[in-house]
Amino acid sequence: MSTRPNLLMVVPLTWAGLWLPFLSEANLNVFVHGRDDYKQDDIDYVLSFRPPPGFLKTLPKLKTVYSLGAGVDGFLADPDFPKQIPLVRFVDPQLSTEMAQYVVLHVLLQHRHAKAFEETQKQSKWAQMMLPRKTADTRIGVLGLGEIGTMAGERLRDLGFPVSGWSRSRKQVGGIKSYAGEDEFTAFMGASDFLICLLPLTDDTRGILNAKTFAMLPKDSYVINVARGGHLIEGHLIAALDSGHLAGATLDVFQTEPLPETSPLWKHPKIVVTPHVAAISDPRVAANFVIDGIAHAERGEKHPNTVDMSRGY
Ligand code: NDP
Ligand code: OXD
Repeated sequence: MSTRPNLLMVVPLTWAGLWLPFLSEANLNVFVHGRDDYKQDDIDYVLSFRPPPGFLKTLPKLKTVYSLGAGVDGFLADPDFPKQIPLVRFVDPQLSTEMAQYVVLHVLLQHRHAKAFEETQKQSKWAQMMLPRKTADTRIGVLGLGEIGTMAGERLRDLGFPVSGWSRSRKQVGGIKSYAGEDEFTAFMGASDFLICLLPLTDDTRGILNAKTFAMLPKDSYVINVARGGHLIEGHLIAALDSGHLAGATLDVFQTEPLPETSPLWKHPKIVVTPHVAAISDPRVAANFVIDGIAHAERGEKHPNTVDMSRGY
């Protein structure tokens, strides 16, 4: 038996095909669940995103689990997830940059009336009256000032928007006002003309975008959910848009993915839908991240991106 560590990929086979070329260069035995024969007793490490519930606990020698993505709710939703095993999440400046790009794009599309100008162009109409609200008067609120929320906030700040962020702990980020904890949530929401959700999905944040919290936002606010579908009560969003309280929303993530064809979100005139593509983990970067992570683990070191099981992120 080889002494090289054994890594099992528990992912759709099409994803495995993208990753394998980069993993094959490493000093690892790599197996793909559903494609290769392997012994459960031999598996040291797992790479996955949303493993089948109950599966990870069947691997008795598992040392560390690596997440293909930044969010780890797909692991922790499994009531049988072996919580004594370290779970390491993917953190990558390139991923954060792309997430920030997506957020900036959708803020600007709304702020600069892109949809309305598309319509007036169709009518050959010179609609010079639709000026944007002053940037300095357009307040951005970022729910979750972590790796990605901070970068998105900084990019919007650099464009001249007043930016605030809400997190559990107080932050010091130049030019960004920090609100912390439940006590400051209402004040944060009341100062958000754009609300951008970049929270992890945990028991504390599930359903945080709902009728009650939408009512805290100023009238005509715009909501961007780029975190997880479980943050949003979709029916409450539709009601807040139809009542005229909210101006619109951009959604990249959904309660059910792929979003069913019958979902009213697809055709709602005030909603922009994208298919969970705000940023995609780059297989080369992520494979190197896992290879490095395994080297850390083999040296007995704790990885800096290890999930805190008591917080759920
Ligand atoms: P981080 O863990 O770096 O940041 C999370 C932030 O949320 C932290 O600031 C944290 O506060 C705050 N937070 C967590 N729980 C609470 C709470 N109960 N109350 C207040 N604040 C809270 O995560 P990332 O920035 O790396 O990622 C965020 C999410 O983005 C991921 O979990 C994932 O769901 C989503 N994502 C979506 C992608 C897409 O393509 N749509 C791609 C990548 C990520 P504190 O700092 O005080 O701990
Ligand atoms: C992630 C994602 O969490 O792609 O990285 O959603």
